[in-house]
Amino acid sequence: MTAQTARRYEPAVAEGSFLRDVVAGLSARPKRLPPKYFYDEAGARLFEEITALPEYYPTRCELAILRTHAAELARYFPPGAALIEFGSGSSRKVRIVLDAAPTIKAYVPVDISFEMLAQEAEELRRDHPGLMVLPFAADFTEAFELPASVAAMPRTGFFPGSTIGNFEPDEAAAFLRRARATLGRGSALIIGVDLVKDASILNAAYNDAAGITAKFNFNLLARINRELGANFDLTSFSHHAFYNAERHRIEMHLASKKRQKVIVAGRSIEFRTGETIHTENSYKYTLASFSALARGSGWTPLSAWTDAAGYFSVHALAFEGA
Ligand code: AVJ
Repeated sequence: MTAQTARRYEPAVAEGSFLRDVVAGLSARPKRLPPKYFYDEAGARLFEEITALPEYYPTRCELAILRTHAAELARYFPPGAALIEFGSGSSRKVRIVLDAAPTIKAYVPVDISFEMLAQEAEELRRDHPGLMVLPFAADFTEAFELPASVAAMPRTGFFPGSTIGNFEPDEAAAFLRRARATLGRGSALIIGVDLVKDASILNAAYNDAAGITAKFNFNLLARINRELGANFDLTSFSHHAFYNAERHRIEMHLASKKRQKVIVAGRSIEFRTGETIHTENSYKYTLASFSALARGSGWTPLSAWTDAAGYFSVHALAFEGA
């Protein structure tokens, strides 16, 4: 299951890969769908709502770490540096870094949704007149070339939010290796990583009382209906999110309440009662297990910061130059 913060693609490409991935996932055993498809317009809005929920601690904790350690973080941005953000959503977090390191020369937010990037970029240009803001539409789970205009600049990557947790561990290592290749020798990477903790806190964060996470999960079926002309009856599925302590991950599923058939792009997909669609994994690390993953992907862990409760962490990694 690849992670990705996806948003609205260019139509032609999207339908192709979206349709292909949905049919492949719903025909697989067990059924699964890539979490990158959560983030269409409606999904991106629901995720912003999730970040404000009392139960969903990651965003609050990461913002607190970035604010508290902004001066130390600024050290990882040499004068004239380019800040490359993988999968940028709202700019709340990167603004803390940009304010703490005014010598940053260029900001390159990388995401599949050019529309969302462009909007945030406009506001950032207004607030940081001296900063080159270069939104770059690319699928950061794949290898990509950075814009030529930042090739000669020192580069520091920024990957907040623990989106790294959506990758399977081997894919997380592959992502870190690719990021290293993209950023190049001598670069650094600042990355947010959610930490292993009491299951009751984790379960609450993905089963909030207001039901927003459930809506976020259901939106995936609504999107398949909208964009692929399927006939999912959302009321005959239920939201399931739980902490799998053995695998150190939150799992999200949509369970079929009854035996049913759904038509997706002309194909009949059968569901048994209780059969689930696995829609997301969110892996949780310890400081040691993430440092080991980073080291195994060719990065050198230099610093790690946590919030007061030790719920979340931000790591500074270096790709040491010759
Ligand atoms: C954006 C992937 C980090 O896994 O916590 C929030 C997405 N899923 N609630 C996470 C999410 C359910 C979030 N990430």
